[in-house]
Amino acid sequence: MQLASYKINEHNQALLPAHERAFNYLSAEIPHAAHIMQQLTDFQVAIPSWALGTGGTRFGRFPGGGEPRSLEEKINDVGLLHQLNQSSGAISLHIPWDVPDNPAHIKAVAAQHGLRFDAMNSNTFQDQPGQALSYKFGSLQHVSKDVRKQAIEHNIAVIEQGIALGSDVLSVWLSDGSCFPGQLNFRQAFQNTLESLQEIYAALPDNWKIFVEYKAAEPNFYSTTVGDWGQSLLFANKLGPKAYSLVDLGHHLPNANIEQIVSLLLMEGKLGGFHFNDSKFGDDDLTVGSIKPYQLFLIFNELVEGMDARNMTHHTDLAWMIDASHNVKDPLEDLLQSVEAIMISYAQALLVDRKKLYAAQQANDVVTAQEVLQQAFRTDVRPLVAAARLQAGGALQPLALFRSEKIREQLIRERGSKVMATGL
Ligand SMILES: [Mn+2]
Repeated sequence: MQLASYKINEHNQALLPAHERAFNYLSAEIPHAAHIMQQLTDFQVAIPSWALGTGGTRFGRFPGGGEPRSLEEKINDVGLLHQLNQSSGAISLHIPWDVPDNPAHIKAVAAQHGLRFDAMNSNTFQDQPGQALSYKFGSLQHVSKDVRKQAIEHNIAVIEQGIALGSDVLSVWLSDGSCFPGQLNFRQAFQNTLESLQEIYAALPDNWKIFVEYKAAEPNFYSTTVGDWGQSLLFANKLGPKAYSLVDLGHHLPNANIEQIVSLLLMEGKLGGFHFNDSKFGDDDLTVGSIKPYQLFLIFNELVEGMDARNMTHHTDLAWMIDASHNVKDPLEDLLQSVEAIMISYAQALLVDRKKLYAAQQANDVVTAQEVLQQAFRTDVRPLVAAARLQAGGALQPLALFRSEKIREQLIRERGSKVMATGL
């Protein structure tokens, strides 16, 4: 479904006087408000195809109804989000959960919503029906050359599907590792993985990138073959200039300084992509900014500073994606909250007085350095984010409009209450 555009206009008109009061108050304090609004408008966050249904844990899944039954319906859902917030202009597909059987048709459906295809995600962490060999003991790291070959061929097939859709990134997350001491020879597992990735790398078109995502633990609990940013960077450096590390916020050990990792990967020119979520304990896949909003701001602060230091274009030079799972919320509402949290943190990072911060750092003025960062973090930038959305044709309050238009109820009527989207 699509929302009639007059509905967005009516919603905006009703909220306009209050919005303008708040925006005028805030923008009077920000000398470069118009420039920040343009940066916010340009910034698009990809929605993964697996986040549109209700997620579960290994203990259960409780679908809320109206979930997309097909790839077309998933694209429609992302189109709806984009219509509301004008910041979700891309979709990231997971193969084989969302194989585009007819790529020309799928491309056309996406184009109707103004969406492009972000990174393609391969999957060698599950066995699929009819699959010849099992990934129980890993895929690209596997002791058997035949298993490795099967996993390599899957990744190359994903690249080919991505080419047909106009994507230009293969994102690889491996669950490879071990559950018990002695199970793996670490060096052999690394070398097998490297050789497998080299074969995949050789199949990348010239304009493509490959992202190597790392994760500290789960599903393997003793070792993970791409377990942290050091291992990911080793692979990316050994593979070559088209290979990059990918940072997923939930894939670190507790209290890891993710903003420092981001800063150094950017310095090395090896940060390729970013997966947003939030967590309390591990890879919880919670709504972005719901647990640690200050950390999210600090990460954005380093992203902005590090990208500017290398003259990178914020919205195109890194791949931005949400990677979350929604077990108790409406997935679309959760995604609206996540995108809003990302835009708020990005706007706050753009507000940081960099000259003042640099001067404080050079003078070892720790107090002023903290004040500079917290001045930006404690600024309520929501009217600025809303103004950018309004200017782009979105809704002043996407979540409120989603609810008042009873969009989920409409989707349940259209698709039924007992449907379960593909994904985890
Ligand atoms: Mn991820």
